[in-house]
Amino acid sequence: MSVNPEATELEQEKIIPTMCASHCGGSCLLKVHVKGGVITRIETDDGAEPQIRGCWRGRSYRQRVYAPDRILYPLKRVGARGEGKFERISWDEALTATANEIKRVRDTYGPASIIFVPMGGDLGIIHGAHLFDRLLCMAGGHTRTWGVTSFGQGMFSSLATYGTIHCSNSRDDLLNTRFVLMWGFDPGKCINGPNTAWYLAQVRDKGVRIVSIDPRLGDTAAAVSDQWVAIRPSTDAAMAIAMAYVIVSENLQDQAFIDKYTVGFDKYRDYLLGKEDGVAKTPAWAERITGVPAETTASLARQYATIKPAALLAGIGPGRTAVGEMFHRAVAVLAAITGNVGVHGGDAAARAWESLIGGLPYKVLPIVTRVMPSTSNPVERGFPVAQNTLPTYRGPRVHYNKVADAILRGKAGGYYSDYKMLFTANCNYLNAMPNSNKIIEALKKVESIIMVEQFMTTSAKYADIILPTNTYMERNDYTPGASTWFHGIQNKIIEPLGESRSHFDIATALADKMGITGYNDKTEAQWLQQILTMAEVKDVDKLKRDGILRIERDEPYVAFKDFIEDPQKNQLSTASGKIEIYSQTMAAWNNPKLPPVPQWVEPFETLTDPLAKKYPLQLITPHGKRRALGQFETLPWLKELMPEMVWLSIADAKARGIRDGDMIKVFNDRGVIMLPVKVTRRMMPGVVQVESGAWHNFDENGVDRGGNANTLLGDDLSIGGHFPYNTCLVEVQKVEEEQ
Ligand SMILES: Nc1nc2c(c(=O)[nH]1)N[C@H]1C(S)=C(S)[C@@H](COP(=O)(O)OP(=O)(O)OC[C@H]3O[C@@H](n4cnc5c(=O)[nH]c(N)nc54)[C@H](O)[C@@H]3O)O[C@H]1N2
Ligand SMILES: Nc1nc2c(c(=O)[nH]1)N[C@H]1C(S)=C(S)[C@@H](COP(=O)(O)OP(=O)(O)OC[C@H]3O[C@@H](n4cnc5c(=O)[nH]c(N)nc54)[C@H](O)[C@@H]3O)O[C@H]1N2
Ligand code: SF4
Ligand SMILES: [Mo]
Repeated sequence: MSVNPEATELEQEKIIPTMCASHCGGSCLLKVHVKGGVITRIETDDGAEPQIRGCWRGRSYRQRVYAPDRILYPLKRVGARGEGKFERISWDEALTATANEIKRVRDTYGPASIIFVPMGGDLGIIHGAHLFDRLLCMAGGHTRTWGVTSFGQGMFSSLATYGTIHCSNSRDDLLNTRFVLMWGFDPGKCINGPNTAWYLAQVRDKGVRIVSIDPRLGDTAAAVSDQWVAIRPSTDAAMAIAMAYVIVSENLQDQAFIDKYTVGFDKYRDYLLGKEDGVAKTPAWAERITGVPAETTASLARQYATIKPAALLAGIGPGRTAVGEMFHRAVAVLAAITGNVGVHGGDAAARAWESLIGGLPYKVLPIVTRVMPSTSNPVERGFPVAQNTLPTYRGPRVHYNKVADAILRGKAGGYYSDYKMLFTANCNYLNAMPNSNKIIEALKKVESIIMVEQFMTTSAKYADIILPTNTYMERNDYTPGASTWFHGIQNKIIEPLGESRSHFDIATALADKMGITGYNDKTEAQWLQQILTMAEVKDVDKLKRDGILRIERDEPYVAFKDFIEDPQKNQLSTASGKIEIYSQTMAAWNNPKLPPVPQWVEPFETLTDPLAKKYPLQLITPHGKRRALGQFETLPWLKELMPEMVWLSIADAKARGIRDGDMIKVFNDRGVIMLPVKVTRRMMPGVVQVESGAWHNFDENGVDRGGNANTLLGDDLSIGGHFPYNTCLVEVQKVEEEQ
């Protein structure tokens, strides 16, 4: 038999490294096996420690690439919105229709009537939603959204307290700590930078005490913590304030640190001791709010103040609540009054996720100045520059949470414009934003919907035109590591499936179709090279060959170390140049809901709300374990591992005659979901967990059998203008068998 040498070559299996960075807080090395242009299996890092190991999602990516519900061709809707009926069209038709529709809406109603909703998708630098923002700016402008879904409250507090959003030590510095407080922190599930959980496991092995404060016993806490302190959701600020009370009233604070590096301690002490309102913020005062026994709060305060250095890792889950800004302020101040800021083994207790990125002293410049940055937006000209993290913004932007409201109410409802076109990129909008039933109403009302998507998501079913993007396995990009430092590269593994294209190709083609000049003057390869040069990558060949290039350094990074060493020379960017226990900026707002020292502010939809009579349970919606947001939802391997379930405490189940495995309804005035229940001692009584990200599946009675938490959540904002995804009241009820 004659052998065709080319065919043999084709049949040989190659292993190509690439970096998964699925908007999950990770950036992990995958070694992808390819044979004949097809991915056959995926392995991960098995080299020297610290390994950058991928999780079950990354290692299942083959099923994602070849998923039957991937969108491989441009689609045009033929059924009703939401019905999911589409017909395949050519790229030329799709681009022409999109370009014409943008022009029509712009010329008929003005550019502000086009509302653009971008989100993450992957954390690559070249291919992303930002490309479409630039395009729409150059096409005459559009309405942008504002607000930060993940950690707006944390950013708010970091800016107020430290004058920067980059406040975390690198994770390897945890090895220097002597006490860890994980406050709403579950990095075994939500990654928080690769290796965070691995460092915590080493800390545990050294015998260091680890305490978790959380309404649920999460996986990381179950694996590493010595103590679980169950706390009512949305009440953490009260506990942190009471800890400060104990520290101050027992004189355990680090007064020398306070005198040298902070401002406003006296004002905070007055608040704690009740000088103005007559209420001492004692642990007993806090217990009534938090449900945490007073002695537990007092004991933790003493431990945190006296075991040094101590790392308070402030998760962003407690921040994503109605008064989350005050939680983040109160814990950051705890770190400051105990002198745990700027020292090895301590932590500034600012938001613990992504606080690292961009803050490390190595060149991750490209992550800030992304490829093809947005140009100025004609719709925003003449308005002050938007500050996403502050509640003072008054421009034409619409808050992410209010997009549906804005579409439904427009100018008559006080918005800047009427909104006629919704354009989304890298966002499963209906899935991710709260108040699903209201969003569906808006999706039915708006004149046109364009979506840049990979999958037939619940949102995509409402689109008029879908522009199909490929996955990172089908293109080249760059991604940096954060908690473990490295340059990472996304090597193209296979050719794009079907007619799917990269964001870069779609945006460039759409710009051409719209006759926009100067949109893009480089190829993907040229952009990549430019990024690598900006990032000061020394050995590009090695990076491409290995997938990652580690960045060597002498010691762990400690945020604010330079400030501690010389506070005159290295002043902070706060108004006073110091750590602001009393925030001058906040004082100037004169807003009772945003007091200048951390204070307990009454949230909406908690147990003190009259609504609690009807809906007595607090809902939390942590991020899903087998998903990254709504991504990976339909992969059979992952679905098999973890069926969707509501978590309920034993006491609450008993009181309602519910048993483990029963089908239950979770409901309030906004909607109803139906899922099987897991009755567990890992849940605090009075609290229900529905993981976020499950795809909706409404039945004929309007019951969401997919179990999307956003069917239940409202679209009100937190006190600082952010997302209160963990503030909500519900009731649960057993569903009697239907058959
Ligand atoms: N597997 C997976 N990883 C992810 C994601 C994902 O969807 N899946 N999403 C990524 C993204 S975009 C983000 S923003 C991050 C989110 O990361 P996190 O916000 O850290 O993750 P969550 O699990 O939502 O919340 C963390 C913890 O906060 C607790 N919590 C909730 N409410 C409260 C409260 O009121 N008080 C206290 N003390 N604790 C509370 C939860 O029970 C949970 O244990 O994760 C990223 N990583
Ligand atoms: N109830 C509740 N809801 C929440 C939260 C919560 O805690 N509770 N958390 C919120 C948070 S923090 C966030 S960040 C949002 C996220 O909300 P979303 O941005 O909606 O999250 P994803 O599911 O990642 O959506 C990304 C979408 O982009 C598509 N996509 C298009 N192109 C690409 C690509 O190139 N790569 C990738 N990976 N995807 C692409 C994916 O198919 C996917 O449908 O959800 C928020 N929603
Ligand atoms: S999904 Fe996230 S944690 Fe998992 S391999 Fe990808 S980047 Fe890493
Ligand atoms: Mo997020």
